[in-house]
Amino acid sequence: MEKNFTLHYGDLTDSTNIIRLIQQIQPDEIYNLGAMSHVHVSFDEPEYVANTDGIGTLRLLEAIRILKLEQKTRIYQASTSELYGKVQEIPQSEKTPFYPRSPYAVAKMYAYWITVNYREAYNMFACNGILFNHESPLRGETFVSRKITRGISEVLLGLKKNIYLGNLNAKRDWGHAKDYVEAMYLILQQDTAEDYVIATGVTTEVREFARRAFKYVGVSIDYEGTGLNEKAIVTQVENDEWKVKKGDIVIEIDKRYFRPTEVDLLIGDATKARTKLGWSPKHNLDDLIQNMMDADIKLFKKDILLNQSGFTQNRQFE
Ligand code: G4F
Repeated sequence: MEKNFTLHYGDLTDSTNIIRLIQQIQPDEIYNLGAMSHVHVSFDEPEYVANTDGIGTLRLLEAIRILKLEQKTRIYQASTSELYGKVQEIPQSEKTPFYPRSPYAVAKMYAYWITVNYREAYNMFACNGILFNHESPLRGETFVSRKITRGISEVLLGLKKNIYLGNLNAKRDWGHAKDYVEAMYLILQQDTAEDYVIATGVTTEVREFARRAFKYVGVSIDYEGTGLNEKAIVTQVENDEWKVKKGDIVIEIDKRYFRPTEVDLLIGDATKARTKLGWSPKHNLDDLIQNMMDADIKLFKKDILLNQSGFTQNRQFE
């Protein structure tokens, strides 16, 4: 069988490993998506995040330079809308000043600028994709979108009573990862190396994301109370397969999930990507929610069947 995919051991904190790998592979393109990417966790391990997400990018760029691959190897740096942090402009474009609000975003800010610097200093094809939140059924279980779709699936199937969340007021510009990966590829296929914002241009509260996810499966909810006492209560169930009923409390607040400094509102202006790359998203938020809900319900139904036949799975994450 023809082999078209090879996995190598790599570590962004190990320069010699990076240099040896790039020397061996001689890549045409590198997509640096490597990071400790959980914003809240970055407050607990800021030094590790600076090393991996910040200096890790420098290690890749330096390896390309040391190996004299500047004219062969193109590099994509996964920059992030978290750079905008306490936003200085609405919506955020390539020209909006950065104001990072977490150790993660500060590390990513170094990575952003070192990428720009290596492009300008050594004429490397090095680009930043400033991607706004992008999700899919493969999203890690601790990011809010997946936490909600997994949590709702468990509640519907009677595996747990409710979901604990943090700041419901936060607004994010959520897109489908499938669309965003296409944009990454397009960024590296251009004639000139440039930086691009990739976003849908629509922003939605965490509170509304959860409401729409419940609605998709035929469960209506209302929010009551404020602050730490806010709760989501079921007002109607249209599908008798589900193990929830009117009056059930399905979302509560836990202050553990609040961050020391928060990014309140993100909404991207992807005009440049639309004009220069011909990119625009094919999926909207409802498509994304449907895709994630369908996948998680299927996953937990499979778990239930496995458990019934004596196999056990532990899918408890927060
Ligand atoms: O899903 P989140 O953890 O994503 P966040 O912080 O926006 O970062 C993600 O997107 C960035 C792109 O802009 C990436 F750079 C980054 O690596 C990551 O992929 O949280 C989204 C919002 C936050 O405001 C958070 O405070 O949801 C709020 N939230 C409310 N309750 C929660 C929860 N977030 C998490 N993770 N868990 C909660 O229970």
